[in-house]
Amino acid sequence: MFKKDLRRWLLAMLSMLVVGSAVVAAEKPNVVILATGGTIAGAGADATNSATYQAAKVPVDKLIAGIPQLKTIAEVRGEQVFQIASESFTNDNLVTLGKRVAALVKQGDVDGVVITHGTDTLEETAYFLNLVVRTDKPIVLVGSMRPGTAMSADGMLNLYNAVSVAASKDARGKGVLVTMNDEINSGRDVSKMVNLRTEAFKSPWGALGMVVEGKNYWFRLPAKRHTNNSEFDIEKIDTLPSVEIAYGSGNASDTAYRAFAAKGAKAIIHAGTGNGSVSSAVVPSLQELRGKGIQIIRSSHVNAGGFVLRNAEQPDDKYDWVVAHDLNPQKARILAAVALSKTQDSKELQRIFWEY
Ligand code: DAS
Repeated sequence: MFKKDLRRWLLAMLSMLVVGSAVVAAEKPNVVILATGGTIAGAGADATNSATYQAAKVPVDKLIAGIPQLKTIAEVRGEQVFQIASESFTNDNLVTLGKRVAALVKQGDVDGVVITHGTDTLEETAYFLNLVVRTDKPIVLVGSMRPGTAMSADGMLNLYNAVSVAASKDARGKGVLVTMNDEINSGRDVSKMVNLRTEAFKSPWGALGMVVEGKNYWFRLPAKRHTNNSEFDIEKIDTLPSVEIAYGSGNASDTAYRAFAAKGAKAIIHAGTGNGSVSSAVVPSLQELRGKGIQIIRSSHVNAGGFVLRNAEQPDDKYDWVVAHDLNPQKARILAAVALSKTQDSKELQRIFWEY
């Protein structure tokens, strides 16, 4: 009799242990890391090489293995989508990545996605995904300013923080996020403001929050449309139309604008001085190009914290031009390309630039 009771007790204990461990394992969120290259996957010859190195060398599984602490915050798996330096991140790369992210966030066994990315165009990819991926699950982009081989490398903690944010319920519904240097920034607002230094990424309107030792501290929320509240959908986009950027200056000529038009650009972003102003030497050519159906979008190369006002120093209504609001030229290019996949109407374009 005693033996029978003992066996029954042992079986009960064992089943509770199995269920218990399954519950514990089930409690950890599932995060997928999509690796695309950049400095965070970079390698230099010596620990003193914080700026001289080769980007896009270390594979995603090695990045994950290099941070064993990830296992304590999430069930993590990696996919190597690309292995490139992000100055070469093309429209086709954006569409391929966007479709992969959209497929993953639809899966019930994916709670968040982290994208490791070069810092040069990280802000463009973050904004693109913010516009076209329909989800409220956290999508977090992360890079580093120093390769993992350098003293005081920033990639490990940046990636740990990115996974921690992607695994967080309170990061849901905030749009695409960028975690660098302990800050959590909006993928829409953030831009690489300096190079060489670890505090490279800033938003003109401030960070959304901070992540410290795996805990998020939020201070504000995004104001513009994004992700689930976007009218755009990556599942309806296969290619992006050509949109080019011409840099304005006091001595600018119309050469670049005409060359872009000749190559088939559907829109030209004028990276203007001040309030997106256009040199008088260039205005007639832009009017002519607009007359040929090319959209002219005025942005500003002023660094951060201003926005281009319609009809202020240029008669936008008269010329039928669009203003890029507070978007820098490279982000204006992304929004114009996404918008032009849906509309050619300049008034609709302007509405989209106010709302996104
Ligand atoms: N070449 C840069 C890039 O891939 C390296 C980096 O900063 O990530 O964006």
